[in-house]
Amino acid sequence: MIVRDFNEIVEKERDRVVSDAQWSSVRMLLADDGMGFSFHITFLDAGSEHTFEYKNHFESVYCMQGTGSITDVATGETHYIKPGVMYALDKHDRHILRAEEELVMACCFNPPVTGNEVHREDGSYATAEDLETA
Ligand code: 9YT
Repeated sequence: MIVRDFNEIVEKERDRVVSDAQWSSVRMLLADDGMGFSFHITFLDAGSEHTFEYKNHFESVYCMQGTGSITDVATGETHYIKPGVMYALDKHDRHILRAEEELVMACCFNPPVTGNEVHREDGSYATAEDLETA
């Protein structure tokens, strides 16, 4: 069994905490935990806008706190986000995520994130293979 405390990770396991432009993320589970998915608590700054496209991953995201919106770039459809709303990027959907208030999201990635990824120009994360050959 794996048991981890968010607050202890933030205090003592800084390698599990990742920040980029206007977001930060605490990785509760990563690839080497062997679960087949990674589990993150992600914070998106109030007023920020992000374009992501996880071409190599499926992701589901559950809003725990804050408000904002998500636009599906392919369809132009925009959905309001508030606590209780989940979105799943089942088609590796390119999307624009906007935080009106700070958003606190619980996210799962399949395949799991290793912890070494950085967002590429196109909004995706590289595969583990890409990282090995980089
Ligand atoms: C909300 C969202 O897109 N979260 C993605 C996870 C975060 N960028 C991370 O942990 O890498």
